[in-house]
Amino acid sequence: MHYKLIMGNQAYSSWSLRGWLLLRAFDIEFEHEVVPLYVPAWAQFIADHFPATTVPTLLAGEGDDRITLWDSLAIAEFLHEQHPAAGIWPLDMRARAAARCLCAEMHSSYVALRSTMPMNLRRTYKTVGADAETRADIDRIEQLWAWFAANWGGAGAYLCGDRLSAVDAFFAPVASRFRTYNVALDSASQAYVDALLDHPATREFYAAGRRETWVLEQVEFDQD
Ligand SMILES: N[C@@H](CCC(=O)N[C@@H](CS)C(=O)NCC(=O)O)C(=O)O
Repeated sequence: MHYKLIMGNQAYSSWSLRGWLLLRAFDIEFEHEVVPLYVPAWAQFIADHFPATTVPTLLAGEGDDRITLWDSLAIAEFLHEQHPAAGIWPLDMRARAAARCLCAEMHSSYVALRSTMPMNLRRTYKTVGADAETRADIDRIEQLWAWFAANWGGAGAYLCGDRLSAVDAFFAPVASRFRTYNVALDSASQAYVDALLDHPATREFYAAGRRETWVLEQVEFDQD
């Protein structure tokens, strides 16, 4: 099947990183386009791709058979159905169900973390600390990572062992924030963050984001 992934600015678009990893880390062929957020090209993207309103958006198939998917969880499930041997979700049924719980919580929660520490992979913030609500989000995430890895991680660097899976793709933007904002983590969480950011597909996304020249002033706070 032909895939085209539409992403927002790679420097800023945390959800786009998920979409990217769901394809690139599983060696699924795709083409991609970056539509910068909140500029005229963005309005054109919305006009051209009803009912999509957000990125990542995956255009799967061609012609009359093409389907537009504008939600990263739906993209994960669709790609898993199309490529059941790719390892997008873990093989073990319980691990798979737990991974989906973690993804769903990541998808719908952590408002404080998201709003006070937006993803910006071109910066290292010096003065932004975690307030109480943000720290509660971080603590919850560390607890979930430890619980999941203790049950299904084995000796591997990722939550399901030695290969990245969808649940890792969902947490990769959080790993980016933890590094950018110098968030204090326990050693196991820190090792996991380092593994996520060191994955070749994450590094490729970072390299592209660093080359971008678009600037969203609202996340360029804490400047020298
Ligand atoms: N449900 C979407 C949400 C994605 C999302 O909010 N993406 C942001 C960019 S990181 C976006 O498109 N924002 C544009 C807007 O809200 O107008 C998903 O899971 O992929």
